[in-house]
Amino acid sequence: MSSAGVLAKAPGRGGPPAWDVERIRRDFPILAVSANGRPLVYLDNAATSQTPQAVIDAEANYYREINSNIHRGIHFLSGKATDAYEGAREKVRRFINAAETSEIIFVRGTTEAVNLVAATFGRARLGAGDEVLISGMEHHSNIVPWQLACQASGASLKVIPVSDDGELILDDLDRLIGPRTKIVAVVHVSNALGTINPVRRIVEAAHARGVPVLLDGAQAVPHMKVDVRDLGCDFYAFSGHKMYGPMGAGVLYGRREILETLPPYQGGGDMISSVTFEKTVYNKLPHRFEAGTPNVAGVVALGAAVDYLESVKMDLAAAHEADLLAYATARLDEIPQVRIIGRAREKSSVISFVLDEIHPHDIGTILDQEGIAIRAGHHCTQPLMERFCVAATARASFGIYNTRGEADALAAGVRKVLEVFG
Ligand code: C6P
Repeated sequence: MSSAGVLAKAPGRGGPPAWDVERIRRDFPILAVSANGRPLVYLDNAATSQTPQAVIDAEANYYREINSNIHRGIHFLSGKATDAYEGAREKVRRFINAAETSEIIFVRGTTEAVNLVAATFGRARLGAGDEVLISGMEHHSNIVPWQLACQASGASLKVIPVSDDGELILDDLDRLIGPRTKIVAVVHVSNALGTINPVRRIVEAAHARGVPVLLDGAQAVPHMKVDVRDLGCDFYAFSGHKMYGPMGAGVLYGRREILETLPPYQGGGDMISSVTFEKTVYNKLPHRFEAGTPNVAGVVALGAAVDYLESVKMDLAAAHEADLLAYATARLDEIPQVRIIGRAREKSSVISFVLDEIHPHDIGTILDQEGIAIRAGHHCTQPLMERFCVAATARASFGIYNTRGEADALAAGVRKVLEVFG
């Protein structure tokens, strides 16, 4: 069961429809657990979001009624499993408005998606003296695979700088995308700052020079409607476990024209159409990039997460999260010792902050005693931390089931941290 039609008019106000957050919360059984004897306040959604019953049921039901290997058997269950797996591919295609299901490659998550592109594109297209343009706010998953590709090919990394507010400085973009630039790879929404980057502008600038663009959409897909054709990108990567789906199932979208030019990533079953000891003929897209038995149950559950997000309506979810972001920012801004890192004009529901002299891990530990789950650390963005001259931040990240009351609890928890540290 999903929460289709979660709209409820704010009583007596006659204003815009409100988000029925209590109804949404009932879809997520884990939100009822206690943490350290307190009601759980889960504000670590950028790391992993929680899972609605509909997604849990889809995964359990797969093992109860469908489980079998796909694309191989001719028996009843294999057909059912193949239909469920390929059905999820069609759901994902529609969800991100890709042109064809052959452009949807199932992977373990964003990390594997970027590695797939960096490895194959690197082999096919990067050479000595070439350049890969990334940004200063990339997750390590969109840095290290490109470093590996550069080491193997003799190419080098170039970096779009970040402003004090946490926005990309694009004034020099036309210079940064030079004649040796072979690909641009940037994050759509920053996991550490919440910045929503103007990716369409970046795609236009790159395409004007014939350079393809990969977007890391790990933190965008859970929070906004993503239309890959409208964005115009060549590759788009995201993870199921950050969009109310399962762990270990994610997506690489690639435009067919460009995927067809890339060599295989891993070799093995399902990615071939014929093998002799002399020569292998590779399978057609997307199977060419899906070697071996995939996480079929996870992909089916990912399809259920897509159904869930569509049923609650992404635009309403985004409006709710924008309200939470504004509200929580205002509550934290009332505390003079709080320094929020990342004040971009376009932000998603992430608040990174530091407190004078108090290590973020201590903030996280004291909040945990209050039942409040945040993340403390470098968020796999060490170069970005260095840019802001901090080793780590405390990060609260909100999802569709969070409430203003939980933002109040966060602010109260931060005041308690200050009390404890005198
Ligand atoms: N960020 C966070 O707490 P995987 O692990 O492959 O699902 O996602 C990697 C990844 C890539 N890009 C961005 C922008 C991300 O935020 C993440 C994961 C988590 O911020 C874990 S470090």
